[in-house]
Amino acid sequence: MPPSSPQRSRSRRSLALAALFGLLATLLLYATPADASAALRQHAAARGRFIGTALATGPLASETAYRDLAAAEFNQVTPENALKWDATEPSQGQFSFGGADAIVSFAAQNDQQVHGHTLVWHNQTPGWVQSLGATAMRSAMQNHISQVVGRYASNPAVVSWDVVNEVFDDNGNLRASFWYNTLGQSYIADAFRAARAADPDARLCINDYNTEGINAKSTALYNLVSSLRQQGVPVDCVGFQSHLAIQYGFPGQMQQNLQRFADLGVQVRITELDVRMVMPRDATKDATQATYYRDVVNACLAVTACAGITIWGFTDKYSWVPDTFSGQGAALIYDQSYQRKPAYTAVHDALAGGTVTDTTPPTTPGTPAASGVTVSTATLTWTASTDSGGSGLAGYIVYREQGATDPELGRGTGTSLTLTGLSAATQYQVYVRARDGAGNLSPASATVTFTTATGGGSGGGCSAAGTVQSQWSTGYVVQPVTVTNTGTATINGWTVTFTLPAGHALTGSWNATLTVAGQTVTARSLAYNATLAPGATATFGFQASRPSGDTATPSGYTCAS
Ligand code: 9MR
Repeated sequence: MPPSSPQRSRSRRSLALAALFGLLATLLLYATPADASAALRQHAAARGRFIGTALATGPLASETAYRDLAAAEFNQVTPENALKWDATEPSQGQFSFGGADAIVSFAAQNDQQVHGHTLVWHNQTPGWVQSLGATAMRSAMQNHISQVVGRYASNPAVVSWDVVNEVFDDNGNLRASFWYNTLGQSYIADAFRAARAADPDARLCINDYNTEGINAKSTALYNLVSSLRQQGVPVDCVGFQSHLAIQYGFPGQMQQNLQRFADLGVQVRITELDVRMVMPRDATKDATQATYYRDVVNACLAVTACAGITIWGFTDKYSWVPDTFSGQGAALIYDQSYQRKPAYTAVHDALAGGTVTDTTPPTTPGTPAASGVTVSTATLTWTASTDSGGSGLAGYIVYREQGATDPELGRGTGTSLTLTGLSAATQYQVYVRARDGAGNLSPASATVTFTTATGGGSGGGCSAAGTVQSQWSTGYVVQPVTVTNTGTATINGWTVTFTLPAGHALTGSWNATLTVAGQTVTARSLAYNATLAPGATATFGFQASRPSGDTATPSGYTCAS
């Protein structure tokens, strides 16, 4: 199935209905110049996407206003809690599907698709599962997946599942959950295989938070998805939860992040969108919130393989946010009285194609100043650009002035950036350009020239050695890699390279920044462990996956300072 196919029709009947629905929606759009009255789902369908909401069983059973809006505005639903393990199998082998069935039948009645959330998670899983030994835990997991997915396998409304949820911790390392601690990383592949066996037609997703922009955690997720697919594990889709907050800023390079996952051949989707604020709510915060909603929808629309956007509920009357983040709330697109907020209009207009075409580049950034220059790093600081074209300032790119083609040295969202991986004793002439949300680049700033420090030679020098701390059939942990200053002068920054055997993929690292090019991994010191006096050591570690049965581990640790 092409990853760009936004939704899977489960039968000829639903295919025909979907086609008819799409046609009607399109006719409605083109027949009505002012389509402000069309619902979100009509605009989404016309763009070939879904617009979804999480549904809670309580208000679904008791409130007409909740039911009516859920039916009218959305063409996809995700049970907020009703399909989690504590709801579906509270005691071993005792399954209960009352809440889930109520949501699935509501969806079927309203021509909505259902996304199943979630099969394997470290939260909302009963204690009896957590206390099992490895063999019993693996078979309980497989049985749970088989029963829950199997129950809805022939139901055309239920089209996709979050098979595993939040397998990474906040640092981008595999989360030390009871799943991982008991079964090792293999539980992830096993869960996907069990889900595929239970419903060969369902789309199977991995879902996580704080992975919306390009960052260490999303890169760890990217590496894991890439490695699972290389091993033939049936991962069809990646869900980006998108629990955002206006006080923390919009994720950097969201569209590019979605695109890099799409380029792996998976479908991508926004799965739990909400945008919270520090209370009380006011018009300024509402306006900022609306731009976040708009920008998420536009990021998805700009990526062909992005199937749609699910908002984590729709009314501020029912949201997880105030219970979890004290003093914060108002994260959804309707207020507590079911009145539309500016965020609703933003989602509506973005889905309706109402985005302004921005062709105006940001203003030229100030001349960068260089500081903290070491053998391999330098920090640049400049004054900000502004953007008036409508799409907003998205960040900055630093280039090296080198003649015909100037290579990029780094990018970021703030007005300061530390360049890493520079060559020792080398003169660099660099400049900065600003970028807006539509991809327009500003003129280049004036350049700054600096020369990196001399490494090795005059009393410098370092060595590196890695120890395999633990390993299993499909992976291993190398901890510590010890870096020693073998010279007579203090080192300010070190770089260790080593060789990763073919077919292996990094799945996490700590205490250094690791990048991979082919089979060569480069580990660079961080600010807090860059400086080593003669004889002093620093350590870092990493984890990798490998093809089942392969016993090779990395080799050739080499240090440069
Ligand atoms: O919205 C859900 C809330 O009602 C539950 O109390 C909570 C408990 O774990 O889970 C919330 O949903 C979470 C989702 O399942 C996974 N991603 C984060 C969501 C917000 O916590």
